[in-house]
Amino acid sequence: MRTQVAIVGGGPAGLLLQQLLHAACIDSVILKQRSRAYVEGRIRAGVLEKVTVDLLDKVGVNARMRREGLVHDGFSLAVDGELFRIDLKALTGGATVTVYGQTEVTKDLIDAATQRGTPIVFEAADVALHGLDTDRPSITWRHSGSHQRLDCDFVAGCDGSHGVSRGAIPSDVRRTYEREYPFGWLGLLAEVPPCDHELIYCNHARGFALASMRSLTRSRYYVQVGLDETPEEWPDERMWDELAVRLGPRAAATLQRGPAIEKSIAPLRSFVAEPLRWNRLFLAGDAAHIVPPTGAKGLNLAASDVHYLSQALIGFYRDGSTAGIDGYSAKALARVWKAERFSWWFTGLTHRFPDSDDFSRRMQMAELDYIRGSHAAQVTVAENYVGLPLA
Ligand code: RFL
Ligand code: PHB
Repeated sequence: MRTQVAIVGGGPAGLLLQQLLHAACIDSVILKQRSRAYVEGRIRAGVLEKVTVDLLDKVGVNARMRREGLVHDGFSLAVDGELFRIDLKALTGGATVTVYGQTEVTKDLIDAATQRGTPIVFEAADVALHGLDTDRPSITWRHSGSHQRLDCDFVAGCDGSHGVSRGAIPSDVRRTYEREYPFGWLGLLAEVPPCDHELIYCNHARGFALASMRSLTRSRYYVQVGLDETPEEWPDERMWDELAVRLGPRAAATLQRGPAIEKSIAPLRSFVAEPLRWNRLFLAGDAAHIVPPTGAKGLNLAASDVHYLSQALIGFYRDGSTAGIDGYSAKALARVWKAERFSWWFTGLTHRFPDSDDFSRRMQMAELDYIRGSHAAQVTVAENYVGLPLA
């Protein structure tokens, strides 16, 4: 089998890249490790920046998002139960975010690929990359017991944080930067209306909490927990009681309880691997970087990476220009690092650190109070939250 661009991984990064390339008449094949049901069943991000919405519009995979997505003009910050609002739309001159789950984005992209006949190989095992430092790279894998091979011009490593692509960059070339946080998020999904029409991020003396949603009838809540805790230690009633405390009396008054459809704990991590290109291999999305979810940047960064990568590949195939390919890593990383900074900062502002003392807590309170009272500070928060423009 032969194609122009072999895409390893079929999460949002790989699927969106395929659609962007398809729109420019560039052939690609996606190889993914998991079944369709597994990928569509995972609950992850929920907030799309305008840049991501625009990219989904551009590839025409937007009908359901436009119909079912909830446009949010703002969000609230709660400090020990007292709320104030960040008016994203007014502060940024019109920008909004769209609440539409990653699961739905993935479903829509897989449906579009199926309808357009763009190839996806599901359940590819033992994927291995070869000849990346030649102009004839290839990929091999096993499917239902038989060995397969795909020859290509380029490989896009979109295989998430546990994929094989990042490791294909020699260790003397690759640099990694990392920060682990001493806590995780316990997430709960329930078929109940959200407690507010917008998101609420809470800094509470007992720890961070977030009230989010997937629709007007489906809520997504998170509380900060220790890394040694398990979902079993958090029966539904304990989680709802804790949310009522951390969200504060105003949100607690409208908090509707219901059985958890899903409950799991995710650790928080900041991570960047550089460079994003090595010869004929490109990295995009979680394969190259991870952000803590405070600020909802993970999926949106995957989208901006593949925008830059598709532009680079289109330049190569249309005009034979290697300028885009040569500049991809620096261009994408410039946006990645700013989102890393915002996610790290927002995490530090809103979470309770086990080693934090009274002074650190006062610093958090002072900064939140400053944001509450300062238009300039709110503009800074808002422009980062809605997503920085594509360079
Ligand atoms: P994905 O979505 O991980 O997709 C990677 C794809 O690669 C496949 N794969 C392989 N395929 C072939 N061969 C191999 N050896 C392979 N190894 C892996 C996988 O099966 C999958 O199809 O990465 P992508 O496309 O870069 O997308 C990034 C986003 O998924 C990610 O940034 C966000 O979901 C991060 N994230 C969250 N972001 C938010 O903005 N808000 C959230 O609330 C939020 N919650 C989360 C998250 C990420 C999580 N994990 C586990 C990483 C919650 C969790 C638990
Ligand atoms: C979510 O709804 O899952 C969500 C929303 C905002 C975040 C993180 C997660 O910052």
